[in-house]
Amino acid sequence: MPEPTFEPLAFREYPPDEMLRRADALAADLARRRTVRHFAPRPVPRELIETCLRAAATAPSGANQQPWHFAVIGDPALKRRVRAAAEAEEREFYARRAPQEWLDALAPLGTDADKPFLETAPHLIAIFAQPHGLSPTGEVVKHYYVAESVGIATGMLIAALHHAGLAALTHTPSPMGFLNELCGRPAHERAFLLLVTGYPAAGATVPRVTKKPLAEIATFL
Ligand code: IYR
Repeated sequence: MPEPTFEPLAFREYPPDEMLRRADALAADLARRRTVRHFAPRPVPRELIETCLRAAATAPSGANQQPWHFAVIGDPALKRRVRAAAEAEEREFYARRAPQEWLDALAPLGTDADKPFLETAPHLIAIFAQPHGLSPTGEVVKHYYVAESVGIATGMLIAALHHAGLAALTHTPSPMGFLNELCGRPAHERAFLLLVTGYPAAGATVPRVTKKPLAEIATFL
């Protein structure tokens, strides 16, 4: 076992009033984030996506194993294939697979099997979870808390994209195994989420929804 090594923590302390101001500013900015389903074809510089991915990659993860891979799809022909495969699954979902209870829960969002945004948006980020990795000598290395780790990194990516001024959609075609083949990812990786990002279409609308108040989501004991 290698001995752990330590380094000084680069912690930044703020005066209490500044802490509140910062917390407030972030809460207000995140409150403006909405899941967007109408995108503009306007291009987004690759560097912006790379920087947001760098932010996501700072996420904590089980044993710091960073069990994620982000496949960024910008090629129009590949986006077309992703759309065709996703819509095939979604048509089954909406017509047959989804129980009525699920369709009822989705009704306020106004979604259906048509996913034109998969071609319109400039970038589709397919996020893969890695239940295991490989050591430099090719041995299988088990990963821990994979879903938690990838979920946290995805949340940070969503926040980073919003902070940078982009709109995003967490899209979950189900099942999404087709993404492994289209993105050239190994079979043991599990497609976790398809994050669609770009500028919103002019005049884009979003469903009128509310977030639960603090008193409902938190208890102080
Ligand atoms: N994957 C489908 C259905 C869907 C499911 C949930 I839960 C949502 O919050 C939104 C949609 C689709 O993308 O349409």
